[in-house]
Amino acid sequence: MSKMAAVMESGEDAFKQLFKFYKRRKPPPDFSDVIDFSGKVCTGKVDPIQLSPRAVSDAAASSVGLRPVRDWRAFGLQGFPGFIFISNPFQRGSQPFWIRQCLKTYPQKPNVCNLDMHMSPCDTKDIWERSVHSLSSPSAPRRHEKSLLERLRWVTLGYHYNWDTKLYSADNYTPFPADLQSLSQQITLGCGFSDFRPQAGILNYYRSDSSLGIHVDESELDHSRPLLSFCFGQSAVFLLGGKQRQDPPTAMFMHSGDVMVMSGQSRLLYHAVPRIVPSPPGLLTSELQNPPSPPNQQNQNTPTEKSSVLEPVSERDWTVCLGYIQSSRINVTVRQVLGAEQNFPHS
Ligand SMILES: O=C(O)CCC(=O)C(=O)O
Ligand SMILES: [Mn+2]
Repeated sequence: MSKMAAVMESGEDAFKQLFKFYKRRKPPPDFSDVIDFSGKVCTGKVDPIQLSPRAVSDAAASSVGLRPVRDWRAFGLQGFPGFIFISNPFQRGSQPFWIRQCLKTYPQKPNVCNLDMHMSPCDTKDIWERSVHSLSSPSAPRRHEKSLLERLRWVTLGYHYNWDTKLYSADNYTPFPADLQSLSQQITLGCGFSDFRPQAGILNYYRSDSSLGIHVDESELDHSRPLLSFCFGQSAVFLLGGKQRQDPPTAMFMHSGDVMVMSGQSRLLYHAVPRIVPSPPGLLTSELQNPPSPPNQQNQNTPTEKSSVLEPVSERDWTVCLGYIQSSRINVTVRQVLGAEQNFPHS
């Protein structure tokens, strides 16, 4: 009997068992059952899937840093209808922009972050600038206090998720970032969803010892719409379970640039992140080359081209981002909260 099968034999629910199995430090777990979509997938559980290449023009894909849809490597998992895993559909050199947005732009007001819960707005006004010095000089004298960026755990966008009540509300809303909205729309169009509306986002920032507990995302009022998940930086083991806590989950790696879509019957499945793992050797260095910015990039689009949301990332910003993701992972989930004609109930 494999170690994993032995673990599954005891009484505790199967998800909890496997979560603990992958979270364990000593001895480290055997990762051989974890599906890795970045390599050859031949586990018998995975099916390549055809997306909708005609739904997104190459220019529209490129405007948000994505390859043409026909080149996306997309997979489904047997037994999980509606689950789509797209193995890094980003163009080489476009992830630095998204990583910079996650670290420098999205934590800014009016978005909300964990530091706002116990700090005054003026202290959390400039998380990036106040962290830059210590992060860009790792050999600086030992720091006693962690920078604000290192203390960042989550950011919410659009309809701000309330972690206590587990609710969204009409009066806790700020405009959803237009660039992330556009990225989300190209992904959903490519996957065959015609009218996805990104209305809420949650960014999670993981250190190498972080995990995310077993949960279902059910606070959105319309569960018929897909939920998107983007990963940047270090890799993770992601567990996808069933509709019941007892259902044994499937483990897969998520690497930088990977995108997951939970839709249809897979929209409300239990899932968790038991462990952050180092990204495979060479993967970050090959994917995350920050291309030098051409002069006047803003004006380079011809009238027929879709104008790019990507902006060049300065060398200074990229140095800070690289330092951060050396040991961290960023995950962005994008959700539609309300159906087409739906409103929040009156309280
Ligand atoms: O970090 C991840 O991959 C999962 C995040 C997640 O499940 C969530 O934010 O609800
Ligand atoms: Mn979730």
